[in-house]
Amino acid sequence: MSVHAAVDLGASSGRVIAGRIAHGRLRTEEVARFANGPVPVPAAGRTTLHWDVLSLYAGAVEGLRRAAGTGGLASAGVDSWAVDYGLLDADGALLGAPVHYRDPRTDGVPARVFGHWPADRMYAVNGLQVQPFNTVFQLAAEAGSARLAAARDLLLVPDLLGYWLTGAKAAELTNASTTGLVDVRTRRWAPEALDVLEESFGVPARGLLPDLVEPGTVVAPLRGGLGDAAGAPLVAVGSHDTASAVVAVPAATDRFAYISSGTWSLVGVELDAPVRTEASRAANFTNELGVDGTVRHLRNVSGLWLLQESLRTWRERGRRVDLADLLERAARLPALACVVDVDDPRFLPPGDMPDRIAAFAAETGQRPPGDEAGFTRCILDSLALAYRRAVHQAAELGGKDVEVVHIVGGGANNTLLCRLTADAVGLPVVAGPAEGTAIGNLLVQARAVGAADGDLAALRRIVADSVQTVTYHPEGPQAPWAEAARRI
Ligand code: ADP
Ligand code: LRH
Repeated sequence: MSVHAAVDLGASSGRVIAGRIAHGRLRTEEVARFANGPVPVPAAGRTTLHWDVLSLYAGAVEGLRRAAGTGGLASAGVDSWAVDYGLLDADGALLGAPVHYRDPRTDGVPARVFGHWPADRMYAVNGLQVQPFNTVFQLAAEAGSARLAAARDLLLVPDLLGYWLTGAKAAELTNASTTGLVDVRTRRWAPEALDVLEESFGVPARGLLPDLVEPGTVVAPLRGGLGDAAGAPLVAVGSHDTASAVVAVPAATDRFAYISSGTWSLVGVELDAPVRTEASRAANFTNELGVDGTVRHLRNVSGLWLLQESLRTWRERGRRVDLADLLERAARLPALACVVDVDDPRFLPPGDMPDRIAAFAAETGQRPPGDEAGFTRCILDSLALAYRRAVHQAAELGGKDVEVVHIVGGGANNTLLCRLTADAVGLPVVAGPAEGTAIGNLLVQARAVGAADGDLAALRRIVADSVQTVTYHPEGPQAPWAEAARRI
């Protein structure tokens, strides 16, 4: 039976997952996993956060070889986090390691761009939540740099890996829609965006951007030198990890909200058309493009990053902390003793997370958590609180009757977070699959090469029939959540 291979690059780890479809079921096997994270590099008087894309590429190649070794490779697809890009010179060589979206180079840049392209007009075109790291702001931030002057092509991270794997350059649409440079109505590059970059910032955007391709397009065969993987078609999947994750929501109804819960939490609903109202803009909701012409109307809520970065801080200080043990202790603590606004910009960069949480607590008149379990509880209560608001807003702004919330991504493995989410939102939560992104990636490529068929509902039935999920029913009153929300 032939095998499909999903290269899924998350902000905290990359993996290659092999998948086989038979009798309406998908069987998956993780064939490679490798670490990922920000790499601070000092140069020219400042430290810049980069991604080590070369080691991610090496991990992807190793994983593709292994997947191909388990059977004939029928197809491959690559997805990753959004917005970040590599620049290529005239010879096709990479101009430096891509800059990480948590690098502070974009501080203050959105306001400068709005001086040329007012925020409301920008939203009417690209429909995006304002995040300082949207590609449009990153490009404005590096305007005038030597790197940009030498650049001939801009490739988002999955497209960059696709170029190295096949030699073909393309811009996959779902990920392109996170750049701020795509018109959410026409699903094409937005002339207004390109004009602003070219005329006001001197960034030659038109020359840099490849042609857009819809997810499900076969890009090119994998090049030689990749062992048994060579020659298999590389398919442009929903190369934005969140787009692939939403494909893999095992929903039996269309009245669902989703939370793609990993380093970030993407909380929203699936719609047929963007919502570009003033209310949606004011709530900072985004309209990212999805697979099969859909729109992902969602809010990007900070996610398990707060916990990941707290663990890193404690370990750096020599504390021996274990996630499973911390979660068990946190579950026994009283609920909502201290909450923070997880979207406060202070939590965006790497650094001492517990210290920043304690400062936020003190500023809002709350007693800061006393130990690691207390901080863990505070983070999970705060995430559930943020999910509560975002699910309710998504339903209201999108005009959707939501009756169930699906959690996919690594957060689906966090029992305490799932239970708190059900309590906070007041709706049943269905958790799983934890590897939703890779599964969505696999299904879209399999369909493109004829190994699966049907619409998104049909693909979701395959997921539902193939994975174990856990359902959490809401318990307890809503009032304590409403009170906690007023504290922040
Ligand atoms: P990303 O794709 O952004 O790298 P993932 O979807 O892989 O993120 O999710 C990673 C997070 O999932 C981890 O930081 C951790 O908090 C959580 N996670 C994964 N497995 C477990 C587990 N068994 N128990 C609790 N949390 C888990
Ligand atoms: C999640 C994600 C999210 C983006 C962020 C930069 O991994 O792709 O959708 O906003 O990374």
